[in-house]
Amino acid sequence: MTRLSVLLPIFNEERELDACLDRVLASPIPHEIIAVDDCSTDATAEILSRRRDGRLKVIRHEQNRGKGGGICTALEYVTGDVCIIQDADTEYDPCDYAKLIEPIKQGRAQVVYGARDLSTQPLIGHLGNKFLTVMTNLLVGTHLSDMETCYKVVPAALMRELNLQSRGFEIEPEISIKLGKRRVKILEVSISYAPRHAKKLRRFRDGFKSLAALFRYRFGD
Ligand SMILES: Nc1nc2c(ncn2[C@@H]2O[C@H](COP(=O)(O)OP(=O)(O)O)[C@@H](O)[C@H]2O)c(=O)[nH]1
Ligand SMILES: [Mg+2]
Repeated sequence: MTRLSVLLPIFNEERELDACLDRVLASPIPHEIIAVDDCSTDATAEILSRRRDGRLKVIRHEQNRGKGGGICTALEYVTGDVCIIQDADTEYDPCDYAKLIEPIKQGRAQVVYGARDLSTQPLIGHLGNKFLTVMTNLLVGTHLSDMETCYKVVPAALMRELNLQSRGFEIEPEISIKLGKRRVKILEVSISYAPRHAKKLRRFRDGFKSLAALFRYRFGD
């Protein structure tokens, strides 16, 4: 049986964290959640401390280390077979977990990405995501339509082998380039996506960092 480990990087998510946790915990797929509170300054820690569920593990960073740093910490505590990254808001829908892990269970793919319909995003974000996805495909020969999705379902052992280094949002390009370089078969399935407006990602700064990361991990190690 496949057991899912949900990696939940969190920074100042008091508005949507409860709703996100409710939705993940309601998933019928057997899972654990590894929540990493990245030194939040709002009520995030309190919201997490109120939760009593054996499937939820909470870790707190004493200093902010970025989304990538949160994912790397979460990975140290994983006990499941397969990991998925879950943003701590309600943009992505845990109801999609079943169709994301099915191809791995059936041996049809090593890794599955949840592809969003990006046309619902503001134009600049849409174009930025498309550009970074096309660059990834050119650099490592993948055929992705949404490289930046957080719904990346990766066997835990493989995720650890990637030896992830990124601190911030460049974690997504790093994972994608490293999988592409290894010729891992990535299958995409379409997922639902409800973009929100208050994002921590800063489009231009983080976009350039992501572009630099694509080249760094393609030509470095
Ligand atoms: N650990 C950690 N997570 C962060 C940080 N900034 C954002 N995140 C998390 O990364 C995820 C994505 O952030 P979000 O603002 O939704 O960006 P989006 O990818 O544009 O939707 C959310 O779960 C955030 O809480 C950070 O500094 N540290
Ligand atoms: Mg988000």
